[in-house]
Amino acid sequence: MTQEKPNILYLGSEPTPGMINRLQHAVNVHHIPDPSQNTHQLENIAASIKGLVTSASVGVSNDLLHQLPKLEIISSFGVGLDALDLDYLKAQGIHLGYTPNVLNDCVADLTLGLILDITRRISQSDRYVREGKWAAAAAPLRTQSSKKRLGLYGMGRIGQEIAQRASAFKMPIAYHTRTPNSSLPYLHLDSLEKLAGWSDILVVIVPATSSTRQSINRHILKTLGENGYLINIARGSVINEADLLNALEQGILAGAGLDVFHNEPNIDPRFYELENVVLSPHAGSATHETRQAMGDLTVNNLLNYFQSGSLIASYFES
Ligand code: A2R
Repeated sequence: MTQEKPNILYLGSEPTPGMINRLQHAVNVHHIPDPSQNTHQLENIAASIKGLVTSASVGVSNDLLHQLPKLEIISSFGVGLDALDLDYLKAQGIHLGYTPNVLNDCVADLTLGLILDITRRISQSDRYVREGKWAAAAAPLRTQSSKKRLGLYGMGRIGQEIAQRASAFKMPIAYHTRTPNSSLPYLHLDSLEKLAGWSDILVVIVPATSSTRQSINRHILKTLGENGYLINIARGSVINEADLLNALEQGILAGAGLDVFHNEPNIDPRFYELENVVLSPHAGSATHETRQAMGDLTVNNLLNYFQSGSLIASYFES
């Protein structure tokens, strides 16, 4: 007797090519990029859906979850889970797969890139050369990157990779987390405010949760100070963006390197006017190699679950 293939709902676009193809061998994939725009197609299959594939940016709305009574597993492409109602999933016993670790190196690489860029103004200097200004006047002096005090708000999988790279740049390192990690050789500070006061460069690498939401505000930015730099490689919602824009415009802060924003990709146009920011289009994990690894893990989490009942990278069971 052949077993029927489980029905899977696939949301959003395919972040890496071939994911749907690989899934199709073992499950029936119903690709509905945005179910809110396609209620009729969803109605026909909702009651039979056992698995769902989504991404950190697409997430799953509670409205949709309530329409899927047989859902057993969500496999999400990415490490941030802020577009999912984790309490609801846990209460319902729905398994959750995600893609930790495989993106650590690329996110950490880009973080160092943003640090080097905003302190040495690499992007701005590129514009200076292209605009033909060099022959008229030498470019202004910039700020040294190495040996700056690097504060990490978050010291998890990615934070530790950033710290290792920063050590090679001779940066003293401190961090703030709720629980100190005694296995690490870095200074732990028990408040974000103390970390901001200690740091020349403050890197945000915490998850977006109710406890981190808007935690980087005017007070923290003032504490970081007029010679301080902010790097956000985590999520836009961790920062009070109005406070950040004001701080950058008023010189309360020296500069910022930003990979994430409120309202991506339609970011606040006030950013475009500022020379003391480097803007990156949420590209922390956006390399061929890492996106392939994330796609593979997303597919394998789901397939493993239906083949053996366990996930490779499970959020609730880790
Ligand atoms: O607080 P702890 O001991 O749980 O440390 C975690 C820290 N963290 C916080 N630190 C201070 N205040 C909080 N309210 C708070 N909440 C969490 O963030 C831990 O050191 C770090 C998170 O580490 P991981 O779970 O290993 O995450 P990973 O892979 O480093 O990624 C961080 C975030 C993702 O959630 C995406 O939004 C983004 O980076 O790509």
